[in-house]
Amino acid sequence: MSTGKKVALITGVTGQDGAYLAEFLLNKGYIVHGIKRRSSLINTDRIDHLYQDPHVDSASFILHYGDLSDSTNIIRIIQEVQPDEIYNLGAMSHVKVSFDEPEYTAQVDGIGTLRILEAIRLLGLIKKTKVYQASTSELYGLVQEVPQSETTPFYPRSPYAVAKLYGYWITVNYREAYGMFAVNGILFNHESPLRGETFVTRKITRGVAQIALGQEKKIHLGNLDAKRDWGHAKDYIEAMWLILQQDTPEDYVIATGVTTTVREFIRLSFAELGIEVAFSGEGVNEKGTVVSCSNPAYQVQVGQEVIAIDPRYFRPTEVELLIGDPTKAKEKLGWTLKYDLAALVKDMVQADVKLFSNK
Ligand code: NDP
Ligand code: GDR
Repeated sequence: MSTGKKVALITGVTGQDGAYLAEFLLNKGYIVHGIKRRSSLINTDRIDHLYQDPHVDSASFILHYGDLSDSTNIIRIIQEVQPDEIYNLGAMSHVKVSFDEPEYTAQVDGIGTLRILEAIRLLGLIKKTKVYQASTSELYGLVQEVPQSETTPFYPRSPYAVAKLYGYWITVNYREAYGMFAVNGILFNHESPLRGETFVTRKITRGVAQIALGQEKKIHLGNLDAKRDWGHAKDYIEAMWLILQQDTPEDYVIATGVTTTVREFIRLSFAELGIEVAFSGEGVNEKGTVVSCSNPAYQVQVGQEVIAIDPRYFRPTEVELLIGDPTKAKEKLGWTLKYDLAALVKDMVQADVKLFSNK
């Protein structure tokens, strides 16, 4: 039965971006369907506040069990939901883990995208359903030019990025071959208090909070020289929506245009709590040590080693430098940033202090 409301389907709804996007679309009056994976423990923490009783006819947030590795499941859900917009955010999204699980990553991040596109074609929904593909700055990989824009050549450096390269091009191909509204957002790193704990920013902000509260002594990290263009996920999910509201299907880079080393992100995160950290030594012998602490409530000592290098976090091939050029998105989508790096760090560190203060 048609309600006159737009219908969106989000794969990866339990992830960082899926959670923010679901809330954003619900606030815009959409009916939102999400695909979640079956797990032995419930894994819907990020979206529990959006939960609605599925037994009520008026429910506007509906979850389906599914997996991007299962074509029949994808076809069945799309047939049932008849979405106006699909946001394909589901992925094995950890670059380092993709070296351990390369085939699975290709299945989900690469062929999973094909499964969505092909389902739309088979179900005769080409004219109805728009598709957003979660492409990534990891496609740029080994630096070809900076800043990286929609025309910069790709040189992927991980099984994750190679799988996403397939996802990118199959999206372009279905657009060109079948006239489908299928588009890529090439999003640079975006973070938030909902970021998974094993990505570097969240690992740092959690560690900083725990160290300040006396619950941990040290954070073990890998390559501190890597440079990333970090934005806030709340700004980036809005760009996803804007990309699908355009008259013509086009691909867009979404970035801040500012790049920062991992080392500087650490320094800023400690500084947010009044803790000054200095770095010394090189390579695996580099360490970060507390120089001063202006807040006596925090349990750190001057001279305490709070950052150590663990080579296990190095990647076989690394992406050293990412810095995006968001000019097209700003001009054509009218997209603007509400958070700069300082606001992002503040949001994440303060959220983790709150989280661990209650433990
Ligand atoms: P997360 O890792 O937080 O979320 C990934 C989501 O995909 C989770 O809901 C996860 O489910 C789901 N998922 C994993 N495997 C499968 C599968 N086999 N079938 C269906 N769903 C699956 O990622 P983000 O929210 O950060 O990123 C969203 C998307 O954007 C991803 O595709 C990512 O690769 C891409 N991207 C992210 C960027 C970033 O900086 N955050 C930048 C550019 C692109 P579960 O909760 O069960 O694990
Ligand atoms: P990335 O994010 O690989 O850019 O992919 P991540 O936060 O994992 O790494 C960023 C940089 O930090 C370095 N690093 C460490 N990384 C992790 N995870 N853990 C550590 O201990 C550590 N120490 C240093 C890394 O080597 C790297 O250079 C993210 C994901 O969200 C992808 O899905 C997305 O496509 C890209 O961002 C854009």
